[in-house]
Parts: sequence; structure tokens; C-alpha cells
Amino acid sequence: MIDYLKEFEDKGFFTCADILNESEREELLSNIYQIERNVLGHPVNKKEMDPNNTSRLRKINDLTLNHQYFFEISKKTEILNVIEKCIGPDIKLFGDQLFMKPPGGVEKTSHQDSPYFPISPMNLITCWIALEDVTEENGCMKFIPGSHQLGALPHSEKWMVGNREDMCIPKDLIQDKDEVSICLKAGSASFHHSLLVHRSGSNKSPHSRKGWAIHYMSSKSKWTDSDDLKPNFPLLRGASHPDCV
Ligand SMILES: O=C(O)CCC(=O)C(=O)O
Repeated sequence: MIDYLKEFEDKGFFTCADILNESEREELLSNIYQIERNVLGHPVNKKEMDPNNTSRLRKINDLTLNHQYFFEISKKTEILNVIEKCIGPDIKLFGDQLFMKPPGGVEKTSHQDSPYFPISPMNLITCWIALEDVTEENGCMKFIPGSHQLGALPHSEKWMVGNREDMCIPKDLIQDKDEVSICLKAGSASFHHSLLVHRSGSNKSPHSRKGWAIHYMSSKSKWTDSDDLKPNFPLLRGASHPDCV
């Protein structure tokens, strides 16, 4: 039995097999298929197109906020039991992102999640669910073990995703010889700390690689942006706390 808390604290990640059953995975993929074809409505500003082929999607944000089935899966007991071991019993949902990575899909350069999240302390955890088999060739995630212990690193190097400017961590700050590839069977998941340095390669295979990242935080966390921008984060387990998220 994996000691999830120890793995989370020491290495900043671990994996869990079969976090979804086959019918859940099929239902999620069917919903995604319908969103891609605009059969199921999803806010346009929550969809990002693939810069190499602007007729297909690269990313869909906020599925849990817009579709009940995705929200139900984010509360799945098996997932929350693992999350609870790492961040405690009071759990709120921060948000979610689906990374589509079709054949030819672009890489995601090295970054940490927390510098993009206005949440303190920087101790969130992401459950990244492989909705399809994930291999080295189709662009698996790559983690640098223990890099979450470095604190927040500067994201000062430009990275263009088509016309959109994004940022990444400069290469000279990264010990990429330590990097490990996270290949997963469809329905399995990796869990990573929000300060873990990670990236994913481009998809050089003829197979799609969909990964759904769900971000969780302790409900004792603090919102660090202005009050009027604070969303109403759903409580998934345990209690809410005054003056917290
Ligand atoms: O799925 C990917 O390619 C990147 C995912 C990622 O960076 C994340 O979940 O934080």
C-alpha cells in the first residue's frame, strides 16, 4: 500500500491505477466528444484551439463548473480519499482543465501550477486522469522528483502557444536529468503537488492523448487576489472555514 502523504511530501507525486471504471471513462469521453462538436454547450472563452490546427481543441477549462457529470466524478470517493491523505479532511475544488493533445498536438513547457493560482499556501494537489492510454510517444507528463521543495520558481521565459504568449521556467533552473516520464493506462491517474516542476511532450503518435487535470485545495487555504474576483469554490468534503477560500 502506497504511503500517499510520504510520496507527496518527499517526491511531490505518485500514481494510482484504475481511478475510473470503464463506464465512467466512456461517459466522460462521450461528453467531451459532444462538447467538441458543439452538441453539448460549453462557454467559448473556456476553450482553447490547437495552434497547429485551429479547427480542433487543445484545452477545455472548467468542465466541473459547467457539466454535472464532471463535477460528480471530481467528488468520487476513491479520489477524495487519496486527496485527503495529502492535504487533510477539508477539501475544496479549485478548478479543472482538460488537455486534449491530439496527434501532432503541441508540447507544454516546464512549469509549476501554483504561480498561476492565487491561493496560499502553495500546497494544492492535482489529480491528472488519463482518459486514454498515455505513452512517451503521445506526450506523457514528465515530473522532476522533489522539485516542489524548491518553492515558487520564476516563470520568466516566453513560450508562444500559437498567438498566445505564455511563460515557462528558464531551462538553466531545471535539473532535467532527474526527470521521470509518467506513462499511464487509460482510467489511471497521477497526483502532483502544485509546486512540482512538470511538462509534457508533443504528440508524435497517431493516437489522441486526453488528460483531465482536477485541482484540489484545503478549505483552510487563503485567496490572495482581490475579494471581488474570488469564485465560490465548492466544498467537496469536511468543513469550510471563516476568511478562507
Ligand atoms: O496534460 C498536459 O499535457 C499538461 C498538464 C499540466 O501541465 C497540468 O496538469 O498541470
